[in-house]
Amino acid sequence: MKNSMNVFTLLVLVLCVSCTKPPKEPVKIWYDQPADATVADDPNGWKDDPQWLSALPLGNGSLGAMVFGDVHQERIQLSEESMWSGSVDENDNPEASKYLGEIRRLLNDGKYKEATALTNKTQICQGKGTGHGNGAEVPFGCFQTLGDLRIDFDKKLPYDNYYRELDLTDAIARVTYVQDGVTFQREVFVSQPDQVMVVRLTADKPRQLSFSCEMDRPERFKTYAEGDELIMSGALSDGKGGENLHYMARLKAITKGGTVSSGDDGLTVKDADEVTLLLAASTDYVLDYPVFKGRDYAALTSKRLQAASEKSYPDLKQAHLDEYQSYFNRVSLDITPEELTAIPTDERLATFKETKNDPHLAELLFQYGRYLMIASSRPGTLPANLQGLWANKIQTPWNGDYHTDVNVQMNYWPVEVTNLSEMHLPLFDFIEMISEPGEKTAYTQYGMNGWVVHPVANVWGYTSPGESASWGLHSGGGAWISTHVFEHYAFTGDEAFLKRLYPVLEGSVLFYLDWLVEDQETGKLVSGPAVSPENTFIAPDGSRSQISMGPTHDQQVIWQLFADYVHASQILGIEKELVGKVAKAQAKLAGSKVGSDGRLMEWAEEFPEVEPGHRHISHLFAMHPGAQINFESAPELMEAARKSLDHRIANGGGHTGWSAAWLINQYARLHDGDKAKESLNTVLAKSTSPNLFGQHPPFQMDANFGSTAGIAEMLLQSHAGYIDLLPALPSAWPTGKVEGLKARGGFIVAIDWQNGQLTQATITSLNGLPVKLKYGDQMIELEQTEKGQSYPFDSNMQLIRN
Ligand code: FUC
Repeated sequence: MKNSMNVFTLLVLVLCVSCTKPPKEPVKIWYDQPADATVADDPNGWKDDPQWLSALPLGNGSLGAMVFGDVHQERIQLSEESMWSGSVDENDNPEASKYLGEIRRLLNDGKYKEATALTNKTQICQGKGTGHGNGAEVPFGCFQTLGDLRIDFDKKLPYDNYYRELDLTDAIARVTYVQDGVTFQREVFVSQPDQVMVVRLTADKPRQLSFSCEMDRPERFKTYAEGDELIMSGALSDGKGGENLHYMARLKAITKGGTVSSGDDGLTVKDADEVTLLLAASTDYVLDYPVFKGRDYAALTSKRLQAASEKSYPDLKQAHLDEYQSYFNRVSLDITPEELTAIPTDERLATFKETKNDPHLAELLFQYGRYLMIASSRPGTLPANLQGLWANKIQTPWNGDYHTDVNVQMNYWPVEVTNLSEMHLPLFDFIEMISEPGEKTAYTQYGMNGWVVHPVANVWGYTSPGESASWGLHSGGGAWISTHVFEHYAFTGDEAFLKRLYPVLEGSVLFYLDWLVEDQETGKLVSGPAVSPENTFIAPDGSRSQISMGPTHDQQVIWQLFADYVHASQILGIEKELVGKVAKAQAKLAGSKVGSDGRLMEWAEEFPEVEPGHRHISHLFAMHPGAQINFESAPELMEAARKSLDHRIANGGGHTGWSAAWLINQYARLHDGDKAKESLNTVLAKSTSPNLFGQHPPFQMDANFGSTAGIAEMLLQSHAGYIDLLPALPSAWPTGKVEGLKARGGFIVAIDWQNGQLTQATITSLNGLPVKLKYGDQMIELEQTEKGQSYPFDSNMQLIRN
């Protein structure tokens, strides 16, 4: 797995640590009740567990923990990024390409019913596909729990002064309570530098700590003692009746005073003054197609535990803080007008459902998305999946996979603008991996060059279509996910990175050049048979259909991919015939159209919608997260997009957490701060758990990431060729301050505002590039900037000279 920290990142580090001042209010979520560790999880994978959704998440990108903070018995539910059942499997359909022409002819002749039937017969995957989202026991597999660490204090005495928190500024979960006159404290964090989870238990009187520790999971595990360590290990189903992934977790207790004994069932601590529990976990998984195996997880966990146990607790903690805060401390947001009454977070959330206005809760949600991104995606790890890094079941909803028709992309929307560019890197490792089996699928399924993915991907290189045409035929996912490559370059200026990913961009371009066909009427290039992700229309033949030729979404993502490829070629000085061919094809693509009702059309024809309030808003990709449609390039399409959004919401749109989060971003791009805030209210009031985890329902993390990106998009935009300050400031946040956000071109931006008006803005140049800066309808340009230099502007966009 790769890790690239460049000078640029170092510069960001130095500049940001020095500039952001801590916000007025503590950036933490806290509660005055524990999450109940004695309530068993619902065996139904699709059912949420309220206690688990009250527990506190920790993670170092690969090892995750959910801390319940209960008193009599503590439960720390564990996750490891590669805990996937399933295995590599062949699901491409070599017959598919034979029928593509026929399906296209049927669609052009308006025979949607026949086309859909033939598509379901010839274009979907071979085999079981994702198991309809229940893939734990099929080859596609499922992201699963690693298991649970249970600490039993074996006393049921009453307690009071209970408090637990997750402090986002240091990524530590804390629990304190008084029992029998003794104050007990726990601190838990998951360290990236030391690759262990650390649980620190203390009491304000000696010899008070006695407990037993056990590890378990719902299936496929055994525990045994190895010296003074407790080990849990096992193998997961390969989905074919055998085993595949092997895993191990190792636990060790280091005490001050008292005794520790280990047995095959657990560790027992007696009469200790202080205890540090260390846990290391790993699997034999390697992100390397087509083998994906070979890591010596037993040796690795042993080495990590040994090394960590030789360090003192303060040293372990300091190393964790230094690494974590080097990322988190880059950005601060303060929109809380006055001193706040301290209210437990779950109560705050419940009150918000009534008041719909709590700037501090918005601050928390903003920073929480950054926190979860750092905790679930670090350089060298797997990318954040549908549940980020946290799963407590054997069957996780939608297999906890990587959906490429909005979900994995949304996960990474906040990463650049909220100054966490390094956390984007796991996604590129994954795209590089998936492009290899994607090439096989492009050739086997369609007889085409380049690589393609469909709407679902997993850690075993699944790139085939899904098992139903209604959602499984989305062919735009490869283009969409590839647009992240140029986004990362636009924010970082990292040319070495662009060079490394250029072949991936080119591979995706090659596929679409083969895939696109000329529309027989317009001569324009169209994608199809294709879907507007998961949405259904009434076809002219009266049938309900999802597939058509030239759905707007595909046209837009392919346009953006082609634009990025040509731009990347120019930056890298690559001149070849293919670049010209792509530029021509881009110009020939069928574009977005406005319908007779003024809305932006979702399909090439004005088909009546089966679900006008559909959760996906794929045909507005070009407004957000794309950049093709903006107030400068296409004001008429912006207006049409607004009509489409209003119509969606009027018909119940935004009814899933991620969908409402997308609306925040969309309205921000329309410079409508109050509408964006309304969608944020919807996320907080309808799709947020007591621990602030996003809800689809069930639990799904993209709402968290989409909301954080949306809040940033309300305060700063830079996709239309200039930095736009406070483009969508809601009236509910009249006064505030944000520091450390990042803009394309490599600029760090700080903004202060009062009474809804900008009072000062400072941009710091990381790459020494020229910049255009806009506030309201004032636009200024700095034809050159100096690397590391800051440029403060007053409310009239006048440079403040010292
Ligand atoms: C897509 C969405 C669903 C869900 C799933 C994980 O299928 O349409 O709403 O988010 O991904």
